[in-house]
This record gives sequence, structure tokens and C-alpha cells, in this order.
Amino acid sequence: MKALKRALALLLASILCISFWGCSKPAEETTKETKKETTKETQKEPAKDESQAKTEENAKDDLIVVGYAQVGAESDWRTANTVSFQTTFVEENGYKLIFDDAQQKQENQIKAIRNFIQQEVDYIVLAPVVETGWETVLGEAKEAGIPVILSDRMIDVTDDSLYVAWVGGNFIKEGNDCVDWLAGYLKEQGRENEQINIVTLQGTIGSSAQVGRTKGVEEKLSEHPNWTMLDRQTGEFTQSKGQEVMESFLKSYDDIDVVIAENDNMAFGAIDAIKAAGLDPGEDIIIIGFDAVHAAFEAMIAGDMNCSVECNPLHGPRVAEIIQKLERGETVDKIQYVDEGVFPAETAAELIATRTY
Ligand code: GYE
Repeated sequence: MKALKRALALLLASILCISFWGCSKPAEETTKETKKETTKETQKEPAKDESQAKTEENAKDDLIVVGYAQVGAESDWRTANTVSFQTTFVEENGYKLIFDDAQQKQENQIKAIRNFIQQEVDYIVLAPVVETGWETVLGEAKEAGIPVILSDRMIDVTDDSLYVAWVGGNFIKEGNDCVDWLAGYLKEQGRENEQINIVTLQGTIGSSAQVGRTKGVEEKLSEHPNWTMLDRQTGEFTQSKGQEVMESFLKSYDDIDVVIAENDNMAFGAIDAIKAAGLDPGEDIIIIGFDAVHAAFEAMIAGDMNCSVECNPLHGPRVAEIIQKLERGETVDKIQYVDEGVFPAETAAELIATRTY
């Protein structure tokens, strides 16, 4: 249907283009003859202006309209993700992007989706703040015949026809990788049999990134009976909340060996709190983050952070590829994981220049 609509729009645009040539030629000649009158003459040419405007209008009609319900702007990862969408879904690439920042509130995302439906966008992209509570609004999108693509985080629904595809990181694997890296690091230091006390700064409770990373760490903890998870609290994926929670952890426990921050920005907050308490982050307390953003590499080079588990935010081109396939009537993989690595501090200086976010 959409393809047909677009083909018709293109045809109309070409017809208008031809009629534009027809009307404009004599006008050009007139302009040549009465040079001094150029401005006036141009103003007197409603046929040219109208057809030009219509051609532009039709070219715009031809764009694929994408509504993106973004989580917010809580972290460096999120900023890179927004930039990835804003630089991919541009007119030169055939898109019009309607961007909505939900400020980490699900109710705002639901409102944004309803607006997208009202505006009859071609596709809805959703990075869901939390996993639950999407049935009603995504049911409305389905009813309106608008395909929904999930990016970054997942939703928890029984009816998976509510979205056409999902692309993002494997958060459980990231949690597993975090524990495996820590085990190897402690072994290198000859501390594998020591009592190790850990605290976790969790992400937004109920978000896939939090649920998956917490689970990924938890399922591997049993392999290390000498490790104790002293406490877990949310730092909402922000640096300031991460710092606040870390300050309270430091007041409650005087024997913290490891901080697992479920994103790098909370790790940066924890680093500040640890320094303010007179301790040396990266030395006295091992700091692990997730995302592997540029600033984490800087913190590792500075010796403040020990490791960051990668989570790639550059989903714009991945979602565009899904849309292009759907436009061509091809089938797409429903679940698409992005490959991700682990970056310990000793690799940071060498790799920082290669990091794209
Ligand atoms: O790790 C965090 C962000 O959902 C993977 O959200 C994303 C997470 C990312 O705010 O920094």
C-alpha cells in the first residue's frame, strides 16, 4: 500500500516537473529580455512558484516517516543512540524523523506513540523505558497498520505480533561477561580465594538493560562462593544518582572490593564518590561499567576504572536496514543481537582512538 502511494506520488511529481518546464521557459525568456525587472517578474510568476512548491511538497510526501520514541538523555550511551538516529533518518536518505524524548517516563512514550499514530507515520521505533505495560498502545499501532520496531530494550508481551523486529544488545551475556572478567582479574592478582564484597548500581528498574545485566551477574555468582553481593540499588542510569547511591553504600559498608555499575555514567558517579571518601577508585575498589563509551576509556586510562563491558548504541543504521527490507517486502529477523566485546583498562590507551561513541 505504502509503496503504491509512494509510486503515485513520484509519478505526480514527474508530471508537475514536466509542467514546470513548460511554464518556466517563457518566464526565463521574459527575465532575459527585461533584466532590470527580474525581481518583479519573478514575483509575477505564480505558475512557477506553485509548481515548484508542489514538487517540493511531493518530494516530502515521498519520504518515509519514522516516529522514534526515545527513552531520554540519561547517559552518554543514550546521546550516541539519539545522534545515530538523527544522522541516519535524514531527508537525503529518504526519511522524515519525528523524534520524541520521553525523559525516562513510560507515560510520555505512550503519549508519543499515540501522537505518531495520529500523524499516520509509516513506522514507529520504540526504545522502551521498561519491559511491561505495552499491550494496549502497541495494539493501537497494530490496529492502525503501523509497523513497530523495537530498538535497544525489549518488551515483555505474550503476543509478539505487536512488533515486527527488535535490535539491541544481549544484556544477560553482558552480565555474564562482567563476572568472567572479574574472576580472571582477581586470579591474575592472586585474590581468587579471598573474600570479595561487591555492590551493584542498577539501572532503571524494570528496563531490559537492568533486568538482563542483573540476571547475567546473578546467574554466575554461584560459581564464586567467596564473593558476596552486599547491596544493589538503582542509580537510574545517571551519573548524579550513581554518585548519590555510592555515597550511601560507602557510609553503610567499609569493606567494598568491587563496584558493578550497570552503565558507565553511574560508574563515573561512583568514582567521584569514592574519591570524595578519600579512597582510590581502580585501586582500592575495582570499578566495572557497561557500555564502553569514550569517557569510560578516558577513566580507564586515568586509572580510575578497571573494565567496561561493551553495549553498542549505534542502532540508527540497523533500524534503517530493517525498514528498507520491509519496504522491499522482504522478511526480517525478529530478534537481532549486536556483537559486543569486553574492554579492560589495559586495552584502553591503544583502543580509545578507534571508539566511535
Ligand atoms: O546501557 C545505558 C542507557 O538500554 C542499553 O540505557 C541501554 C542502556 C545503557 O541509559 O547507559
